[in-house]
Amino acid sequence: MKNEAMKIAPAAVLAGAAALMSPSGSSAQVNLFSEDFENLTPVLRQFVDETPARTGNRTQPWVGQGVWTHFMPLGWTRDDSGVPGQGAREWAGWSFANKDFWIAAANNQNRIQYTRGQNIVAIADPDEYDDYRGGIPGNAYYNVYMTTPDIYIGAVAPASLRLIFDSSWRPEGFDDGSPQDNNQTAIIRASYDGGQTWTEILRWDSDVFSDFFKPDATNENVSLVLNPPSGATTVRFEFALILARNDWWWAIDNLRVTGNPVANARSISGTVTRADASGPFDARFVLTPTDGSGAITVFGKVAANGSFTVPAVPNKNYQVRVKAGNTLSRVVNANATAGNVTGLTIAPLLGGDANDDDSVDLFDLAALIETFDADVNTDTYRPGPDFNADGIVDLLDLAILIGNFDQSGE
Ligand SMILES: [Ca+2]
Ligand SMILES: [Ca+2]
Ligand SMILES: [Ca+2]
Ligand SMILES: [Ca+2]
Repeated sequence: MKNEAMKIAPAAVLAGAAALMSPSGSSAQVNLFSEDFENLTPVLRQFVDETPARTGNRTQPWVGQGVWTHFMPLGWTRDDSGVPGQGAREWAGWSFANKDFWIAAANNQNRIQYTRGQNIVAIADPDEYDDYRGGIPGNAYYNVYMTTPDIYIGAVAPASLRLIFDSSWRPEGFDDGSPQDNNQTAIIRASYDGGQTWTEILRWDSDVFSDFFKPDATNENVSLVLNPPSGATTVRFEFALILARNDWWWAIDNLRVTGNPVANARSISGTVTRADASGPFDARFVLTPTDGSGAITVFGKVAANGSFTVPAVPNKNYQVRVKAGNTLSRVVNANATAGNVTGLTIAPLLGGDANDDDSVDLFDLAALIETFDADVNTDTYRPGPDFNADGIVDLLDLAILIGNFDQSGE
């Protein structure tokens, strides 16, 4: 929180989100990828620096509750090495937090306008970070990044591809440090086919004289047209908030990549559960065509009732390998040559694979011992060895590991 008088003056509205063009393609739009951050619920931890004493009791209702985490959805990465100083740990880098807790901790300041964000949202908030223990020192910048996994786009019409998300952005610049050169900037970059090259697809900054200036947009649905290179089969996105000091925030939720499947594209759906844990979870589906062509990896969500859908892949016959982050894999056949595959039933995924290498062995035991007795509120906690996803690594998890010891995925 900081003095409202420091806010930037309103300015002319510039084009922020790219205009939505009429989608092309042969069939209805599907979600190739989605992320609402809700599967992080079991790993949310209690506040550490945003205590009621510090926040004027505004965070009192969250005493004892899980409200934030720096753990990521399956396949995501985050980089907080550009977070300087010793500000509030909750906001050191992209954080995944209960939206209402965030609003209260930061004393609102228009964060409450973000009604499109629901429950857990992704937050980069240099303002609230800076407001603790001296926060961002001197002329340092707050630079934070997070990256999605590679998203399969090989069976949709390229011109139909969109990145869509619900955004909350508040700019501020040129008021901190000496010289006052902070220019809080949001950037999204796309990288195709796992390459080292990145294409910028969104830039918002806090400089009222810049072509990229983005005024307050605290509750916006953003839809960006992608322009993949010809033949691209995967895309990943990086979300960066950089060059900030005591500035405002950028938050996102309900991220989707959408596209229109090409003729002959297929969907594959069914049910899969975990043997040792309940609730929805993130899973990786690796589809290996029986014709010897390259495998396809799809990061998907499995609902609490076990249902999943791989939305758009070529019409081939596949071996489908399904795996959660800390389970062994299962393999089933899915022949999608003639049509969509539905009702695929996959036996429960066995726990015990703490390090996600598809076998249960001494490495997993070592990982479990390293964090034994830790719960989500302990810095040493890791979700990997928490096989039953109950927020603590203990004898129940050890029993699961022993029960599946020396086994490998299918
Ligand atoms: Ca959410
Ligand atoms: Ca500032
Ligand atoms: Ca393992
Ligand atoms: Ca556990």
